[in-house]
Amino acid sequence: MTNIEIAKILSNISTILEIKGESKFRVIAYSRAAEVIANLTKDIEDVYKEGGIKALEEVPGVGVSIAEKIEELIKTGKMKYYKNLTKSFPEKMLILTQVPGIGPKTALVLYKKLHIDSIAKLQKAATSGKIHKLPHFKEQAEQNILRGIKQFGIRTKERNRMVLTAAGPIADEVLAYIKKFKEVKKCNAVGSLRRMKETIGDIDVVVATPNPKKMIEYFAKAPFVKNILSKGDTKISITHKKNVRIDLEILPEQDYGSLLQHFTGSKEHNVHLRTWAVEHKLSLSEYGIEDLSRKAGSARLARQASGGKKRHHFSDEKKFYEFLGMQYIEPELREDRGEIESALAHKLPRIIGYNDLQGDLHCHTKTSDGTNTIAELAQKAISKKYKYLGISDHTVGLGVASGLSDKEILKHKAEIQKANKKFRNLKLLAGAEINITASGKLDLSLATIKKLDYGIGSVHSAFNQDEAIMTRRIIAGIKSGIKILGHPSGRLIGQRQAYNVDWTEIFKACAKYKVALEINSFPERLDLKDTLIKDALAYGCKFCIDSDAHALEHMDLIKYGIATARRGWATKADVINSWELDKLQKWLKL
Ligand code: DGT
Ligand code: CA
Ligand code: CA
Ligand code: ZN
Repeated sequence: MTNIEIAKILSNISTILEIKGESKFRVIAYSRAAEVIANLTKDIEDVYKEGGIKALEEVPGVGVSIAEKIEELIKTGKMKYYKNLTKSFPEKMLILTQVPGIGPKTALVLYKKLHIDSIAKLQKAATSGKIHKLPHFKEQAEQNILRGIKQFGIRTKERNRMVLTAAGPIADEVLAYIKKFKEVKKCNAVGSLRRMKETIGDIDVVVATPNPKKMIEYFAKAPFVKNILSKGDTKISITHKKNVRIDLEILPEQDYGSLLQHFTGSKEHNVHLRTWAVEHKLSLSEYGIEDLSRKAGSARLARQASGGKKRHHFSDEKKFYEFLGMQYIEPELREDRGEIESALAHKLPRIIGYNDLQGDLHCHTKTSDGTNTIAELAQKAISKKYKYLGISDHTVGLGVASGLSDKEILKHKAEIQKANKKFRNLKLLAGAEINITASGKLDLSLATIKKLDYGIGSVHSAFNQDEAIMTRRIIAGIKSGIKILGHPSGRLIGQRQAYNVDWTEIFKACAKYKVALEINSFPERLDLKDTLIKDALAYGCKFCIDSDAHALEHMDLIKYGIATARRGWATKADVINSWELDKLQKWLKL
């Protein structure tokens, strides 16, 4: 069973327990375990095979009782507990709870009274106006449900795409297999994965080998192939066992540069580039660049052409862009958002690099809802060659996590300072992740915030406020002494829309009050997102790329945050945690 399938069952259990009105702790325990397993980079089956039930229990969020149930699922493909639950709450009806605005209780009524167990039936019932007549339903129930169904549709479309952490390991597995083929000169993942787009539709791979036929046969026999979609002399498309499409294209090494360029995309970037090229009498393809003026031109040009080669070959992608008189364009920038014009004018920014961060300012310890100690996080930071690490546990207002009061935060600060003495090459900073409450107040006093190195302000509740109220609320937070605005839009890819806010106002306030916008690296968040980062830069905003780690391994997700910053055109100067400690500390005091 795949991680996604197991996570789905755990998440269904959580929903059923909620419908049944069982304890909030159990409901949360199952949904947390589901979330962790869905995002695990390793197959949970492998975790079990290697370390048995003990290893399952070590997965964050998985306790003894859930571990036993996962074991049963892996061993038998079934789970008695789940089977019993679905007797009175069939799996089919649970889909209703995924429609925005329909909670577990509503779903149960719709199922019991109107036998609705699918989106189609829900749509029909809402259109026929049957729903508001049910007890406790409002007059506008149908309108709300139809709106919810529309949003559900958009989300489902998003869901059919993978987040980066789902696509990455599959691509790694495929590349590792390809590299075992002796005659492979080069291979790369291309397409949206190379561009580090936030979601990935399918995985594209290119290979340079003198022997494409043998490569195709070899690839068709790979253990991960579920079925073959199409097969040619130089390309093959398959479905991976994890139900992901993989497109493979092969060319000789001399054309590897143009091959990379062609299949990295985006389509929009390539279309723009090709249009520009045609205007300059050039034709671009995966086979290189053709000089059209020579082909159709005068007799003299034709003679020249027959003497020289009409088509230019590129084994190196950089040379491809150079030939066009452009700067090299990093894959993350290839979305047709002005990069072609900038590259032609030699004005592309030098975007931040994957090794440019000096520290991480957002991570949680056991003292709130993290799984590690200060010292463990510090060791991990040292292994990542960071110069500083900011510890930022939750404040008290957050219902679920065990947040800290003013007094507890100050006690925690003392612990951080104590730990700091143990590390010579790492500076620990004391922060806090403070809730911006529904009214825009912070749930930590200004006096306490001033005693810390910095505060992160985040929205963790009342997500559905109107645009004007939400904007006012966040700006109130920005003005109250925080230095970082945590996951500024609140979106969860495929699960929750961003809040309604006036970004212009937020960006202006952040620039004015010297509050950095966080770029949260969790693959479901990537918040602030790439396009908004580029917009914010125009207002002079600064950013902080954070892991928001709740466990050590989360600190390695930082590369996705960096990728997002790169896609947003951010440079080192724009990212406060790429600065030297001195400079950062001065800025935090502003
Ligand atoms: P995805 O898969 O939806 O996440 O996005 P991409 O960008 O990976 O798109 P995909 O897989 O359709 O194509 C990979 C790249 O190949 C694309 O960015 C541009 C390039 N490409 C080359 N020829 C074509 C073509 O005929 N159609 C499309 N759509 N793309 C092409
Ligand atoms: Ca693709
Ligand atoms: Ca593709
Ligand atoms: Zn956090």
